[in-house]
Amino acid sequence: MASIEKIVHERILILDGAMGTMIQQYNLEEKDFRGERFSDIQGQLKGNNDLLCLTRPDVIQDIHRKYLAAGADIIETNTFNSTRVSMADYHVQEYVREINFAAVRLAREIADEFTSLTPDKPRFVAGSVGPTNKTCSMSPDVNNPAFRALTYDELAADYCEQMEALLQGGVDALLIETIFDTLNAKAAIWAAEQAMKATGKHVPLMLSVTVSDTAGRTLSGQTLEAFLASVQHADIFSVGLNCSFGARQLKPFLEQFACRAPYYISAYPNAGLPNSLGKYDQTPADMAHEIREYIREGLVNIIGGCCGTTDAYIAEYSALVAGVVPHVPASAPDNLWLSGLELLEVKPENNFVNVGERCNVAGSRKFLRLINEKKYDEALSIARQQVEDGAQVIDINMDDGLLDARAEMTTFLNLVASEPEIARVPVMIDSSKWEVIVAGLKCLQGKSIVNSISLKEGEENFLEHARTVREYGAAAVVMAFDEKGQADTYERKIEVCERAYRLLVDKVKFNPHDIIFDPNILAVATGMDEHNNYAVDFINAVGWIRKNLPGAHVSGGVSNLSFSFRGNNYIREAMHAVFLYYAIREGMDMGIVNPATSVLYTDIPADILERLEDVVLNRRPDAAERLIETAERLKAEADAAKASGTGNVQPVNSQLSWRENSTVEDRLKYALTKGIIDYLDEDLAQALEQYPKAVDIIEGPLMAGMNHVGDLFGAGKMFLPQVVKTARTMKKAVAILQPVIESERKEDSTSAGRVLLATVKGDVHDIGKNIVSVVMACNGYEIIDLGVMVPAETIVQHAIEEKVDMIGLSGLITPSLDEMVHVAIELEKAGLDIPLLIGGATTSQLHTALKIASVYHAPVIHLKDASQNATVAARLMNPKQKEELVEDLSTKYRQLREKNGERQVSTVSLEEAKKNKLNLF
Ligand code: THG
Repeated sequence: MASIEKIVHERILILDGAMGTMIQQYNLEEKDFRGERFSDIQGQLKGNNDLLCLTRPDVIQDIHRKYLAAGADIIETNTFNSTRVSMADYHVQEYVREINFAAVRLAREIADEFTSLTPDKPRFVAGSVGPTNKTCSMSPDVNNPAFRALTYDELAADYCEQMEALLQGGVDALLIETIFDTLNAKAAIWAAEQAMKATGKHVPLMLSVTVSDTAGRTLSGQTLEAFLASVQHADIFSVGLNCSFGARQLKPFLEQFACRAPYYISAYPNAGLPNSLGKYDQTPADMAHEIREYIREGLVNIIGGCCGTTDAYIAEYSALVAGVVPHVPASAPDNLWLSGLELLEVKPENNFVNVGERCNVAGSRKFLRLINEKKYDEALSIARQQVEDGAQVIDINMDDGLLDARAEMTTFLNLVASEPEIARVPVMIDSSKWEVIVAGLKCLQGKSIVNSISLKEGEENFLEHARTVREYGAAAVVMAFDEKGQADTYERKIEVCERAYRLLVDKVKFNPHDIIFDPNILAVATGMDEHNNYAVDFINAVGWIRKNLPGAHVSGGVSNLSFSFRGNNYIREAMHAVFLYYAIREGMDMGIVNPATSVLYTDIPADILERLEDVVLNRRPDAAERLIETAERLKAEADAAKASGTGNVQPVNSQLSWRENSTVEDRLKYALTKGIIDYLDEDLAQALEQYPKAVDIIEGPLMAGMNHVGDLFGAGKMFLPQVVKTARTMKKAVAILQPVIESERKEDSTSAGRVLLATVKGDVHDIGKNIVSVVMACNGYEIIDLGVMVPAETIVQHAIEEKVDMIGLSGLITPSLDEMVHVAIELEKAGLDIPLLIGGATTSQLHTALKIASVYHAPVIHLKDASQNATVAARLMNPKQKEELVEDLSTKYRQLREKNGERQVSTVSLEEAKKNKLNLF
């Protein structure tokens, strides 16, 4: 039988549509999901679609059959959530292996049945591997950005278990899909490779990303180009996009993949955009019309459907793909690709990449002190400053005898991941301890650089390290060390580099572009004659490497060169400028430097330049002495100038210009938008003098800042990690004001009312709810906060016991809409009469009117953002105003119901949908 790999050259392959949408049509009940077999499992099983592989295999096979009958070449196993970590939500994690195994059998049987009917159109089974319910790159705890709910190792182990079962079951491909966090995806890729090795079954690996914002980034903030760099190490069959938006909105992002990715391209969009009720209502013909463009423009090799699609949609595709020439993959990049949240392509014409050296406990006393004292915020500022100063990569080193380097590396990298301005750039993990490097690799979603590997401990150790670097998908600095020690002459440098290159390229199949040689920059002008030629030897070695070891790059720790001139920064920086001038000419294309350096080669006065060049180029035996003389003269002059007060005043830091000539409101707004916490104390103190009450600051300038962030996000001008950072800043601001608010409240201590708040079951998001909680507390309400993932029964029970005056429900994701309806039904059943407030992303006035208010007789009010809560609550607490509010609402809701009557609610605009979906507050 022809393989997927062969057929993909010949025609566009059709993938099936959504499993969830199809399952919904069967109106299954809890008992269907549970069967006899799981009667003892606690909690609800309804919604655990994958479990149907065991309890309703007939339904799953029926769906597979429908998709194959509709023309699908590839069907996906019903295993999107079949990992231990996801199944644990339903207490059925022990059945993971069995579910995956059964899922393959169900799909395999029907696929083979169809193949035997039409052997010229063989049908394939792709093992579906979802992103799981947790993210490795982001913290679910706003107060602790270094926290991770799941580690790389745990996730990789879970994926191994799933993929081994899928492979043993007999899938034809593995499809890692709905990728929203590249670190999760890298763990899955790693696991796929391990599982293929363990089972001896090699199948094509397909990747499919979902973009989360209009700027086309993943949820964890990476651009699609950055993603491609992150997964470049893997043996990939196809990449593509699924879910996210409808076909039209997905197209520009698909184009990015199609023109850059050296793989086949897949796409399986949703059936348009969700409407305000979270439903998809594009017709099969509408969707086909948009998909036709993909096909006509040669963008795709594999086409299918995601949320909202059924066999009716897939049935449209056969006619579209008939006789069409499939997409031809782009050629593999001929440059070094690195990434953080963004791609860094090291191209010959870019000349030179600055790697910031300052986040190094061995290279900066200040950084060491900050890490020792666990002042991570300030330590992060050092990283941020370097990026602002132009560092394109940051080197991070925690090697210090008194530190737990591995733990510090993990903490710091996790913190960096939540700072979008820093995480934008790739990281160079710098350690002489291998375990620290491996720990670092497990924290980074981007394509990083390992600093370093070498032949110091022999070939075997070198090869093993190199293989690990490759497996994790990083580039590597290769130091010119071997069993004999550090290469310090030209001959030794090229000998060691050549040997390392051959081993890496021939034995490990390392991509030559991922090799970054460091032929050792050693200190010159030390007073020892044997050191005098160090710079010359380095520069000559650079030229040799670039000519003889194709693809490889050259870097080095530039500040090492000038250790003898410690204390005289001008001479040091000038010496670096001279050195780089010559080394870059020979092809050095990267260097670990202090990015704040301001001395330019062309600005060095001729007399000093001559002496510096004498040293760097080893032009005369007394070069060092003469430079020391010059250095001492400069130092004396500088000291004298300082003493007489004519020395240069420190230039004003341009980064702080936002603080000049601005109102306190502007500064707070700026700080919130940019996520800067450093000046909150100062600015809030000033605001407290200007505003009568602390709570007015929250409702005024702080809320204004948050709304501004919401607007920027809606417009695609900010991406999620940045937004999360602003939320963190908001929390911090509120925490600063809290004591003042408490003391103000004591003066007027009667409670304005009792409010129960909860994020509904199935949802863990609480940034918005927490802000509401603070705003309401500030307004004198007593808050009973039940936290996140709160089941309806708990809400009802507490509402009764605590005698609350109103209930606020929050949710960020689409399934929360249904859960809110469920809560309203339970409140009604319990005979309660407590007003219900609805808020959070995906919620809308329309959904509230049509679906929630209609099942609960008490007032149900949708709130657009946290700033509205206090006003609405006040109206609810006043009997007369409440009556008016109820009347307003019922008119408005009636109009909405009439307008949207029986027919489906029309699709909202892209802007609206994104704003709804992603309005975090
Ligand atoms: N090659 C590779 N990696 C490296 C080096 C290298 N990593 C570490 C180091 N060498 C490069 N980094 C630095 C960082 C700082 C300094 C030198 C090299 C430095 N620091 C000041 C000093 O020691 O005088 C400290 C001043 C302060 O405390 O602020 O010079 O070669 N692959």
